[in-house]
Amino acid sequence: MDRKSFIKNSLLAVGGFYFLQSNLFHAAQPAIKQEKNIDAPIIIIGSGYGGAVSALRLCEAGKKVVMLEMGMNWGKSGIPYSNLLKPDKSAGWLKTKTIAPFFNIFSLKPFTGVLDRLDFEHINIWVGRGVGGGSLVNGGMAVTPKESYFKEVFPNLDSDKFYNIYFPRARQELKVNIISEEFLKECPFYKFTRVGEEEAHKAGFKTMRIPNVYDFSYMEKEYKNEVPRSAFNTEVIYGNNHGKNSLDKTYLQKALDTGNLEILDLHSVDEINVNQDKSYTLKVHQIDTLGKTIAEKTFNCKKLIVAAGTMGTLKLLLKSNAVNNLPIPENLGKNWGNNGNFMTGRNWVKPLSGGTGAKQSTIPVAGVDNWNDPEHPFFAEIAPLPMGMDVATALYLQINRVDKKGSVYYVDDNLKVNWDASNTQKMRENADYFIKKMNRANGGTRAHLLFDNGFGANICYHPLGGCVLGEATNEFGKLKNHDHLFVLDGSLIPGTIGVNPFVTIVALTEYCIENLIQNNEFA
Ligand code: FAE
Repeated sequence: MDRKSFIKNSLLAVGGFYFLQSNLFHAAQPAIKQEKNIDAPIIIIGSGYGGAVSALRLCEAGKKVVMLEMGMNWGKSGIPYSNLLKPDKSAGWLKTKTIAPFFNIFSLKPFTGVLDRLDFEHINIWVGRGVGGGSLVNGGMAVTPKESYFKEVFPNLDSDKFYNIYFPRARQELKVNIISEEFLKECPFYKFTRVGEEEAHKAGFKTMRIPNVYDFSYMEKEYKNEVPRSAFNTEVIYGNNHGKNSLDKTYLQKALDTGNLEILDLHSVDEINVNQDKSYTLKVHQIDTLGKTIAEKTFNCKKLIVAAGTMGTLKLLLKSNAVNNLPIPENLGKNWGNNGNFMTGRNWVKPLSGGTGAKQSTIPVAGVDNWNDPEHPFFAEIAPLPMGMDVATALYLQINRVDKKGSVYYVDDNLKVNWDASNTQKMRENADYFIKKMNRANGGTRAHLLFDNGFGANICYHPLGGCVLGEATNEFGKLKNHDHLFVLDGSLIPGTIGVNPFVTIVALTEYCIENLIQNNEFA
């Protein structure tokens, strides 16, 4: 047999085997549907804060919008969320075990659940999956950044406009409210907050009240058992069945009410292509709730908003550049950070006087504000640890400056993060200072029971940056090298904003989309 006929015969043999195999395979599996050339004038990828705000303002302006979201439409599905003490399949994105920051002792059935964790070498990043994005799983803390820091982070933005127009607009649309001091004083579910504040004051720190999107009038009714419990039933990072004004109840509901928005859930965008006429074609796969592909689709649009959250947006743009040569600016992926997230805690907190409380609300309402200390500037959320029993432990999510930024890149079919212990060194020093000062004044030890060495340096809830406003985009979020592609989400913020970020993401998107619409970018 000569070489040519060997290759031919081998290919036939392999082909025959493949044919037989794939026929058997197809007999057992439902066929994957192919749908090509679905046209939509404007597509938004992602239904978190950036996507939801963009959708509402475009729909109000009379534009038809299609939104593609890889997670489920929880409201429509009728599937309830589960709580921290009894997690079920809805708690994790296609995982076999729970993925909370600690105590992952629960097995899960793989399902397109609401919380996902992206694991990198030195950092684990949590994100929300579903119609509403991060708003479904987050603690609802609605914090406006300090104006001086906002100016430092965004020197080119008109901060007066932000503090007079866009931040108030964001807070109003998100239904931000504040717990009543009377209720806080008497409610046993907030002992952890009262102890946290008392101890902080004794150690010489200032504290601040933190607004939230959880409806505190609902919470007061929960307390009296007049309505089903959610915050008082350990519901939060696996979703809240009641009480929380997540985006599906605010921005997205308003956008749907215009009749101009169509949301396609369980639709994951894989790649973006730009066409010669400057329109976009998206490769998308639709999955079932087990994560199996049930349809492969191609969408075409004239205008594209990428709002897949910092990590989702960076992955889509960097991957599309690697596989399709999608033009991207040189600095895409740069100026990225963890918003200074650093988790820490203390064990043996008031063990003789009931500790931090057996029953705890999942909704944080207070923080330690040490931002103006020139040596150790930080903000620390006094976080709940609702374990169903008193564990005499205080938990803090510290937010620090990000002195050394990281970057995100795409290599060998994978997203990678350039980030190691050197990026969190100063945050560790701040945590050490804070915990030592608290323990000296109040007793207690560093929380070795929660984290290695008492420090959770690798825990990140707030990935930000990589597609920074005015650097990788123009002044209103249009990606450089593009005429009709806009990025509107947390990736616009250069790695740090000094407080929990969603109010800023909403305000920035309100600002960008208002200007983009006024400039006829969606005409
Ligand atoms: P995000 O809300 O993440 O939405 C992006 C959406 O895009 C998601 O629904 C994704 O499923 C979807 N998506 C991604 N890739 C694709 C794709 N290829 N195809 C289709 N869809 C895709 O983005 N922030 C606060 O301000 N206060 C808090 O109390 C707070 N607590 C938090 C607690 C936890 C556990 C976590 C994880 C986060 C918390 N955050 C908090 C952060 C906040 O939720 C986050 O900054 C925002 O959700 C980010 O908003 P984006 O619009 O950037």
